[in-house]
Amino acid sequence: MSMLATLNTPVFAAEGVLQLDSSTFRVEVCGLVEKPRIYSLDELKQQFPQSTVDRRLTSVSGWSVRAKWNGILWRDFCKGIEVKEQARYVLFASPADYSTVVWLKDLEAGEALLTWAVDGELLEAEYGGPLRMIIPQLWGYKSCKWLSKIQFLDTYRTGYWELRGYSHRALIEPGETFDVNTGKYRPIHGGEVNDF
Ligand SMILES: Nc1nc2c(c(=O)[nH]1)N[C@H]1C(S)=C(S)[C@@H](COP(=O)(O)O)O[C@H]1N2
Ligand SMILES: [Mo]
Repeated sequence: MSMLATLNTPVFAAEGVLQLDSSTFRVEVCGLVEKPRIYSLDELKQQFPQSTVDRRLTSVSGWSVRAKWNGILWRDFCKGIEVKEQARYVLFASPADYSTVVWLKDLEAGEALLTWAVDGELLEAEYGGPLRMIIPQLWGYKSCKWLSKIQFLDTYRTGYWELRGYSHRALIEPGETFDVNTGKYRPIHGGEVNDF
């Protein structure tokens, strides 16, 4: 069981929890890249270097969890697929009705990653397994679960929560958050939450 489940981390699933079989799972990389391709999970693990990132996922709804995410750093991923110069935004989508678009410069600035496990334990379906994004310095709705499509764009598109009034850029704002790890409320100062 992953520590996310052990800690009872909230599960958000606008399209309902998707049960995807990791052996038939595929993620499509398309749009403004030199090497568009469809990857299985094994192909991803073989073709890109693997890293672990100890960072927080912070929801605009008022909670934050720290975990050691295992996966592929965004910058290592981009080296492999050769992003074209015109790309400015990246669309992340699940196979159901969920998508979100992120500024490429924001992805490049932080420790974002494609992730399939925390602390060596595979992500449960509830937490976005077999594959999801984690973008620590943006509100959690940018960290797309059941990640099935990564499309590089030159123009912005409005995603699921953005269409419903949430900030397009999703930079974390000052306020208070419930720290899932310690069960305590903590002030946050805006930007990535990394002082606890
Ligand atoms: N496909 C998909 N990804 C998603 C969501 C969703 O509903 N569907 N919810 C987002 C929101 S609002 C947050 S805060 C995080 C929560 O991740 P968790 O459910 O693993 O805690 O996932 C994000 N990614
Ligand atoms: Mo969220």
